[in-house]
Amino acid sequence: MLTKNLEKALNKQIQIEAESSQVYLSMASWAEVKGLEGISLFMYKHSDEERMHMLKLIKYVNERGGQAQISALQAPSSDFKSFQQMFQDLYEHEIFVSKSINDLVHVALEERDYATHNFLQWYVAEQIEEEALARTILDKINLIGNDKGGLYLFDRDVQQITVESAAANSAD
Ligand code: OFO
Repeated sequence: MLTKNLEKALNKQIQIEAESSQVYLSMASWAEVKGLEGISLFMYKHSDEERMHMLKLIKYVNERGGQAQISALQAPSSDFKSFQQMFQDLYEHEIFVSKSINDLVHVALEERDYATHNFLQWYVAEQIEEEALARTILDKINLIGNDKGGLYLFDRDVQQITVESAAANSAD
């Protein structure tokens, strides 16, 4: 059984994951309108993954005797100066999510809920990979600069940049 305090903290994370899904959905739509098809598909996929992170938390809260809250969400920004800026925003958003997961792990330990602590390790590992993925992408974008041909290739290849390949790169 979850303590009230931990249930509240988990519910806050449910909202953050739902908002993350919206953030990437907004980026997907922006890129689609700009004709950046590969980037758009990458963002749609990422949005789905965030929804999966949210669902996993909902199931967990309900399984442990709590009640998952489905709350109103903050609207994401929908106007980006450039695709470079958009990926920078993505990176910063993931850093924010990592901090929020860390805070949640802290509450689980304070409440001596080791099952939740164990459950949250998946999210801890996931955040390391997501941050590595965002950094890999930003490095590529810096290499491209303003080169149109580079952007064409980046848009074509971005879908192949997966969490696994980024984690392997950062281990080099
Ligand atoms: Fe992008 O991260 Fe969820 O957890």
